[in-house]
Amino acid sequence: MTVSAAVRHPARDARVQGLPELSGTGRTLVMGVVNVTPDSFSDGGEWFEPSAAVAHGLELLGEGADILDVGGESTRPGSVRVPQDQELARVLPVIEQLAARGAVVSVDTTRAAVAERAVAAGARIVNDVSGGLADPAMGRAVAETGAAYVAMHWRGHADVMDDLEVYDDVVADVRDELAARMAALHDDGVRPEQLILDPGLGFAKAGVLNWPLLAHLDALHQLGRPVLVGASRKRFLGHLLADPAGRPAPPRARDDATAAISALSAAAGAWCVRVHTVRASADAVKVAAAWTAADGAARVGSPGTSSPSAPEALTSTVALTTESWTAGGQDMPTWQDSGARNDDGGGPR
Ligand code: PMM
Repeated sequence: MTVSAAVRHPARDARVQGLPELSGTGRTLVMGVVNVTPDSFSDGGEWFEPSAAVAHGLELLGEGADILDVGGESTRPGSVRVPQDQELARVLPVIEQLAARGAVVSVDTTRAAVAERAVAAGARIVNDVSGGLADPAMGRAVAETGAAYVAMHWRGHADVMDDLEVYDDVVADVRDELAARMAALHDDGVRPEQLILDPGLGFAKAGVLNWPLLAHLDALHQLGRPVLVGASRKRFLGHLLADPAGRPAPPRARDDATAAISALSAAAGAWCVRVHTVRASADAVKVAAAWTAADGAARVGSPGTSSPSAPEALTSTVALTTESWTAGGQDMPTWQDSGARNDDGGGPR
């Protein structure tokens, strides 16, 4: 018996304009961060030279990144803005080279002029942490380029954002403010199909405010567009993982927690997770896809079960049989596996 078993998620699987090859993958995408900045909180200065940034991007692709997000301006709390010329000089050569190597590149910028030049250089996604609020020309620029556009929830630049953390209900307020951005962007000519939404974790959100947003991605899904989650190495994870003296874990010690969030976000139907280290999250989103597929095909083949619990939610990208279970072309052991295979390094199944 064969039952198709990849669970379709309407928001995750919604078509995004300009990204046909990233539609219908049946799993959450992974965006690897390429910060061409001397001062990002998480990895500032490591890949500041264009050649180092390109090499880092290629490394992230090798680890399984679907998208590379190239940014030339730090958004760390308290940071001051870089001049536009400097931002352009940082990102354009890196975008050109990565796009020429076939990467799907996004540009992390709040400036319309940078977005336009980046798209001309090969970027296919504009990732705007201000959702169009920082530059009134952004909406029209995005409409004209036709690029995909990540609209993140934002209330102010890095030098003031920690003072803008007052919410009645953080989930409802973020959803409603993003809905207002969608309407304004629509007025500027941006098509709904271009939009990806982002709760803006850590941006004008103190530590504990981030968890309800993660736990209620469904509230953002109500807006009908795919959702990107950017939790990687953020301060709220440092606080979660603080040592007994209360000292926050440093950014690099937050990568395992980041991967856990990638798995949970993927299980909740996120379109993409934005991360600094890719391999663990690339594995995590595959785990989540297999997990939700098995959940959707509840106990197929088990005694007393004649059909999957939600057949209408199933598609055909993963085949589950009573003999073998294949996902993305790779054999996976079934729970009915005889244990005869011994070429997998051994150990408990
Ligand atoms: N976070 C940062 C930068 N860009 N973009 C999106 N869409 N979402 C985010 O959460 C986000 C972002 C800050 O992290 P970094 O300085 O390590 O890149």
